[in-house]
Amino acid sequence: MPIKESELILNPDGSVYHLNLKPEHVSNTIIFVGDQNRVEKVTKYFDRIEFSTQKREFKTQTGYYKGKRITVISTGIGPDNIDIVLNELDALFNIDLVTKVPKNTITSLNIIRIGTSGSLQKDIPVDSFLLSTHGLDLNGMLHAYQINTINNPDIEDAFIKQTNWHEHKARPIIIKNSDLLETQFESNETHKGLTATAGGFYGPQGRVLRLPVQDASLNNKMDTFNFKGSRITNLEMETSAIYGLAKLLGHHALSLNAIIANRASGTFSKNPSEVIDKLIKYTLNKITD
Ligand code: R1P
Repeated sequence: MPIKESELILNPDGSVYHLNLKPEHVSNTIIFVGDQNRVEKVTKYFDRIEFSTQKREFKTQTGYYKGKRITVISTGIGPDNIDIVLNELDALFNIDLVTKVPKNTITSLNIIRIGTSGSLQKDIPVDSFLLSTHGLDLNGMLHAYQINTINNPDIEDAFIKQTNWHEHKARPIIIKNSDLLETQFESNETHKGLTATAGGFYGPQGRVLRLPVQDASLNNKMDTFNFKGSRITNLEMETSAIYGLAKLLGHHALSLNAIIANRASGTFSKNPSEVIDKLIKYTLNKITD
């Protein structure tokens, strides 16, 4: 059965609705960044760029780095945007956009996020790299899907107990990264740990400006969570959504974080662009190693 035009929306030129992309524009190795201005901070290292487009916060460039074809896409901020980016990218590869029928053979993508993030642990300082072993979903977007094949109820139950998680908030979901990509991208330069993904920047991450939060001690309870040696190392806004949707759709995903803030010590990087640039070069070299 073809997918209806109201469900998989295409622009008049045949490109997917939000990303403005056609299948030939995208490599199966894809770097996600949050900020659209970060796309060119990656592609300035490319040998050449063959394609560029932008719609809203979704800027895409495809080109070659040391002969390897790579696409860089900005996702903007938050899990809701990840829902759009993952579904539309997957459609480019795994749905025939003319007949609107899903293909029988799935093309699996390699997706690497180069993000920024705040550390929750004193010993993971600003200006370091953090590889997310898992995404800890605190915002609930993934509950729109059937997640029972990808979640980890034993760790989730331990987290719910430790934090006395409020029953009115979405049940936390914990999703593992791609083992394959973890092996490719880890080194003695990367800290590792569980990355908590919030659906907002202020209250959902425990920042109090003028509004009191539902649980003022949540970050402290997260800092001390330990499940068989695994700690929650950092907070940001995309990783769990990427890990969840990539796994459900059959893709490999890894989130690499430039730590620009340390919430435990209250410090912020003196030069965030420098650590982001270092992580960009690190990632590009690991892709082509
Ligand atoms: C918040 O300032 C944004 O920065 C972090 C968060 O996940 C959120 O998207 O990542 P990026 O710098 O990759 O966007």
